[in-house]
Amino acid sequence: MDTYDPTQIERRWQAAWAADRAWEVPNEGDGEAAYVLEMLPYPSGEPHIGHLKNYAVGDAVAHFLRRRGKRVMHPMGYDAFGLPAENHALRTGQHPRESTEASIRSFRSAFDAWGISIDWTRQFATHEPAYYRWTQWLFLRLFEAGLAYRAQAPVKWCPNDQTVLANEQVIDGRCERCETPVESRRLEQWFLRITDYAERLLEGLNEIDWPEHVKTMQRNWIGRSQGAQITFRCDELQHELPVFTTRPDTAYGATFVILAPEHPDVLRLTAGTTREREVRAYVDHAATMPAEQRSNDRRAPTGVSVGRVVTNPVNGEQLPVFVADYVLGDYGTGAVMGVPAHDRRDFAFAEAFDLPIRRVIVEPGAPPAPLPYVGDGVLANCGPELDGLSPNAAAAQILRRLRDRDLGHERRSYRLRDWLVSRQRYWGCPIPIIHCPTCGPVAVPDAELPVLLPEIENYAPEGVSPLAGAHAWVEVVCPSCASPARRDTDTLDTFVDSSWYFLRYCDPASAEAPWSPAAVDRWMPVDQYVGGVEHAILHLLYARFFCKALRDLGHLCVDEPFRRLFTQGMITRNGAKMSKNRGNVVSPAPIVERYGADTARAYVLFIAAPEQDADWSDAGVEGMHRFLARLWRLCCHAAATPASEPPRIPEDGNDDDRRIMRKTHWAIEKVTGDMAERFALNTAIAAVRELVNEASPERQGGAAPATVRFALTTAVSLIFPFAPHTACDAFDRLEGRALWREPWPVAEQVWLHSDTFELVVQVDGRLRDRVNASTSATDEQLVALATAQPNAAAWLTGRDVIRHVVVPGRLVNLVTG
Ligand code: ANZ
Ligand code: ZN
Repeated sequence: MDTYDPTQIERRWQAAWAADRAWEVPNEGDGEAAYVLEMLPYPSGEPHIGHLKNYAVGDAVAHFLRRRGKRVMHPMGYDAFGLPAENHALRTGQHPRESTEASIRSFRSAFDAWGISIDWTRQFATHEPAYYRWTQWLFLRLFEAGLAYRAQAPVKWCPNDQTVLANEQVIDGRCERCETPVESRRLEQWFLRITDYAERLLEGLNEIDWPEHVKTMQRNWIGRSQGAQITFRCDELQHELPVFTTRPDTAYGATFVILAPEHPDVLRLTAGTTREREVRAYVDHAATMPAEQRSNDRRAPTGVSVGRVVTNPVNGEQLPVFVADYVLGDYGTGAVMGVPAHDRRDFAFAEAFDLPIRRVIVEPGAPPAPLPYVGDGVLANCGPELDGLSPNAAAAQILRRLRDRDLGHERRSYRLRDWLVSRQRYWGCPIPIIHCPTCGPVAVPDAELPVLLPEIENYAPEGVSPLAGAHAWVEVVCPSCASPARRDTDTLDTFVDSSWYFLRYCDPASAEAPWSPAAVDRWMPVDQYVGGVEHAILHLLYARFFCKALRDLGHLCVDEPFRRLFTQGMITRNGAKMSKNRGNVVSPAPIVERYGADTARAYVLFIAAPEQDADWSDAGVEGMHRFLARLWRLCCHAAATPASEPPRIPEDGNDDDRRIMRKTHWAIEKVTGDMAERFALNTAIAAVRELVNEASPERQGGAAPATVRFALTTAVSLIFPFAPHTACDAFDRLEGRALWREPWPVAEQVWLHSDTFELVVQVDGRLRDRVNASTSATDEQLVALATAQPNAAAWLTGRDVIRHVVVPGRLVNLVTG
């Protein structure tokens, strides 16, 4: 008896695919193009089981689409810049390039060992000058368009990593990586103007086939808020102070105005008052506090008066102005009207500072609710024209009047901030800008790209980027006026590198441009994108922004890069996330070595619906291995029987033939639907297992060898996207052909309908029995069958049947006199 030897089988078929260049697709060619992409890996150490799952999912889709006649591009690359390699360099002195490239080699050999069907002619890594040249080029196009700009900005600073952090890298006021409490600093930084695209980033979500929860996360991150801008005025200084509010209906309840400590007018307003020194001290202190802490509702409010009053445009009242840190500088206008009766934070502030509280929303007919009251109601204490109106009606009226006097209008605000892209770190893409004392920031001419990352001795960031120490590299002449100037020493956020890599795959060798428009037109948008839900917000939002911006600049035709998105769940062990600290990590390498890649791949897809988290089980792996071994052995056995035709129609065979033929076509239908419509890879694999059981020697009964052979050949064909090596090997033994070039099987209708159905037997409309009946039975035969059932007969005793109601395929109702 042959034994299933995955090592030998997998080596053989990997060599066959390589010799056939089976997964390479030129840009030109026949057939409908499809682009299947998994998020590119960040190469650090060895790949883990999550990678195996991610690429097993994408590969199953790629194989399925190829065999359905699509010309599939399935490329791979590496997101090679980033902090871990640099931190490793700080500890060991090893150049980040060396550790990164070592890791890329282990990823590549894992992908080979797993047999993932990649077109390797398209591969690249983002740290290669041939790639980052174009990252720089794209940055310059954004710069010229005013979409990349420099600004002094309060930044989150990790004193341990000595780097600026993005908001999302700060968790509970601490650095995401090292958990050091984060500080605030002001630095000149590069930003990309993603906020210009807030509305389009929202609209685009309606056009794409993404999981609803991912769309919701993106919507919340963009955070559109519909409200109004209302202008308060400091008559003394002739100065206008607009506020953003979502509740213009409560304007009559405003009893103070608050500015954020970062508000640009704070010092101007307080100048010349007795408050100047106090305000300055407060502003300095607030600047060091993380935003999370500042907007924490449970904290007792702090603030100081700026010593001025402003006029409320709706009623002319003079309101005191404060500066308080619960108002954020970068949201709305950085100023709010305080309505303590109907806003919790304003209420706490008014209590602490002993300010008046005026109720302007009441529940009609109810006793006065305790304050602050944030519920529904109608207006009160606002004068006869407004009292009694609903908040919506009142808001409309108030805004109409303000608009006439040019003191207010509707406005939207977004939570989304511009994207801070400068990093004071070494291992990233250099920013192609030269700072000239006369000309300011000047673009490096395109012909001089790439600005190569210089070799340096010391990677330690000491408040500035380590690149600042590379004097020979930094000191240049201004491209515009030729006076001495300095290179920008920051590097780009690695999210910039990964915001366009999927475009480069379309034309990876292009040396004249980041891509040729024709190549991108051919492949984009990505038909199926696969990745972790941890990238649901930033990477996907940034990539979408890049496409929209580059399209506006004429470099691209697509607007939304990823037509369909799939986010896979994690693999856990004993219900816990795998981590080195917990010591519960399952590495793919030993599993693949012991059981073969096919077992590992099919198992991670089989344990649960791929979008769900799944718990690893060693017994489950064994089970999958036994299944593949059994299928392979059955195929070897069947291959020894002479090939002959299985029954063509149900009438051709015996009961066992019929059962197995039906099961086979059911499995084709089920796997095809699961793959094409439901992304239910786990139930697809389960269906093949059912089919193999049905055709196994224990169950095949009197079926003809040709029937069994057909069932097994089909099982192999259907399991191919999940266990491609085993499937190719078994198919080769059975059919002597290359399975990856075979068309995907199609179910035949005649076998899909069962020849029996469950007949409902009623007597006088009451259910008395259920019985299996033949679909080909005549009405008379059905009535006879129903009458003969003991349960029905018992109810018929002593009565005449005067009429029958027959619904073929459903029921017989016997009506008695
Ligand atoms: C008056 C008011 C009355 C408000 C009321 C609320 C309730 P969202 O929904 O998140 O957009 N606000 C405006 N700018 C702010 C800033 N820079 N920092 C902190 N708070 C700010 O919240 C909008 C509301 O948050 C605005 O509406 C404003 O308070 C406050 F009964 O104005 B409201
Ligand atoms: Zn100059």
